[in-house]
Amino acid sequence: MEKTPNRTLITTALPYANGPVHIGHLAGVYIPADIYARYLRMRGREVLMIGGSDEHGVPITIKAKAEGVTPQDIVDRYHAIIRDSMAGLGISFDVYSRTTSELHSQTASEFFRRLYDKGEFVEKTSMQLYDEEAGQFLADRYVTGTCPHCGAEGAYGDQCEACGTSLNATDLVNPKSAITGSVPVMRETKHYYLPLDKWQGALEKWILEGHKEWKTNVYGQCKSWLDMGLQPRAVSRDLDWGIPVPVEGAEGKVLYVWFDAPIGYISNTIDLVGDDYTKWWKDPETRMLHFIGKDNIVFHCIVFPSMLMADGSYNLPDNVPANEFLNLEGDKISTSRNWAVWLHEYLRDFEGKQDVLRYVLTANAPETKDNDFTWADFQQRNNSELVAILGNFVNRAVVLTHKYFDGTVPAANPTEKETELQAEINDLKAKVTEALDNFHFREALKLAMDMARAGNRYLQETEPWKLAKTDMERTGTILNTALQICANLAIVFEPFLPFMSDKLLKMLGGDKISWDMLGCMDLVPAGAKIGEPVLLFEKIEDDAIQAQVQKLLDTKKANELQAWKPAPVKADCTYEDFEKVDIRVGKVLECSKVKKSKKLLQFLIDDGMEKRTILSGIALSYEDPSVLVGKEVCFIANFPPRKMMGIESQGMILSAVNPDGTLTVISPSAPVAPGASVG
Ligand code: B3M
Ligand code: ZN
Repeated sequence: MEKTPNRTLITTALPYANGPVHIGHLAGVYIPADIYARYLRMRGREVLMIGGSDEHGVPITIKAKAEGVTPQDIVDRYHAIIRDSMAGLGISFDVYSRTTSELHSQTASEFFRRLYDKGEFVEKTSMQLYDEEAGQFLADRYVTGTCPHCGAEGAYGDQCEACGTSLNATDLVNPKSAITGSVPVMRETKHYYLPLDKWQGALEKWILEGHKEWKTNVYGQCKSWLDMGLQPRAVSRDLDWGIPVPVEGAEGKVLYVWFDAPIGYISNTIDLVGDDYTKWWKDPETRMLHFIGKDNIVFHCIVFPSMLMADGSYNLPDNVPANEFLNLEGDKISTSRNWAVWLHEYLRDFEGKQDVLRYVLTANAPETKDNDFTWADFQQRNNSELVAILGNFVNRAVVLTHKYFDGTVPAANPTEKETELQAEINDLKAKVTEALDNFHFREALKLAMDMARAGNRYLQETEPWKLAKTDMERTGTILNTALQICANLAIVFEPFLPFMSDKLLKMLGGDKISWDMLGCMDLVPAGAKIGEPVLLFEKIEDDAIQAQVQKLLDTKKANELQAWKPAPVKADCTYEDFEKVDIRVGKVLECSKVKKSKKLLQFLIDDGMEKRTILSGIALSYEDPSVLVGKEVCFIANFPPRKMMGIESQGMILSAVNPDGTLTVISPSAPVAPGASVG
């Protein structure tokens, strides 16, 4: 079915400029959108792919406060990192702008004002938490307190991270302002609400009846929101970071970030094409697609469309192919916990390997369910798919042409074998096209890879390296055919692996390519000279992978340390209780591992009177026990002797327990005479 109208506006979720972009963003939004945009361009369609940074919202102000810089500093930093790293990965935005631009501010203001003038908002007052010391209302994230559900301390006003419950700041027990630490008070404030309930009927008709073809995860989420019944949503906030609400009496209020961000799609289009933007946003012949992750579905399918309907002059999206989430090595990706593979770091650590990441993230895309990225899978897909199948096939075709025909494309005299192969390629072309038209990018990539597999099989079956000894004409036909397949691979992979495709085209001496050319067997003309063989992919060795895995292990450790809290203080102990324990300082004369025991170290201690043997279960913390020899340590001198592993232990060495469970022996801070009492 033809599903590719002539003009398509592709929007991609605007990433928050409070951190760099990671593989979750890429797999969920930017790579699929880029594949689709490149595919449409190859089909000669009119396409705009719109991107930009989302630079408002509370998390940015919190990050700025934590670092002692301005929110503008934060977004300037991350906007540049995001923009450059996306360009580095070949994400082919037609525009990548930002929501702190003057143009955006003006566009969003005007949008709000239009709706306001039409009476599309309702104004409501409500009670909200206010920090009297700071003189400002507190966004939910700015209030912490005890979770009313699980009792955890430090729950945020919008969510308890301990039990995952969504909260209202006013639900918290013992709320505290994150700005000043003071106890907030309730104060009345007025906000502008978009009455989503007004659009309930229209949305039901448009989505539930009109867009049954949407992905089931998207349709299902919309249906459950609609079934619950829509409520008015506040689109203003009491905050000093954002676009001021352009209405008298709204001083100190800004547009809610989710009101201005989607308007960013419009302002970024204007940024690129000026007044021509109406062709992209208002011409009913133009199709609009929103590429987003699943956490953004309600905003793109319910809230933004309600805003567009309230205005009345804009198109609604035709489809919202939202993806599920990508996890990393089994854990949820998290910017705050630094549990991610950051794009700018990947590009630095794996220079020239953009297509490998594009390939792995597409092959593993969370299209229908959450998926997992692992470094082992990354290495395996590179080595046994990109190198062994795609790279190997192209290399054989090009090297053999140089070997037997001096780099000149031989003439072809096709037989039934070649006709069959061409039919197979054409069949794959139809299937890849259909998969792409339906946003099934994983499937499309697999089918493209099947073309390379078909090429490999063809060479394996025809064995031109053997034929070259007896039949140069037939050898020529085979290599000509193999080179045509290479050209087909350059075309079919362009949306997925654009860097590889460029290299391959250059090698073949090719020029412009279009999707129509796919399936043709005369793309590289006989008699033409091809370039020297260049390796398209190279093996990724274990040490490169190990380094990445180690980086994640280090992050895990750092997170554990950060989450660590000292044990609660034990029940009361009197001085009399304490006096019973005879703690002393001793000097370590000898220290060694106890044979056949993993945990025990055997100490020989000078206790000022004689030498005593003490066993201590700290061997796992001291790989080389000799480092303890000569040290002064604290020990309990009046424990009754106890036998372990056949050795009598006369006391106990005191150690501190570290957050990771390792132990460190306690030593005096200056030299002390052996036998000195501790008290
Ligand atoms: N910045 C949320 C996100 O990055 C938000 C998307 C805005 S799209 C208009 O997930
Ligand atoms: Zn909780």
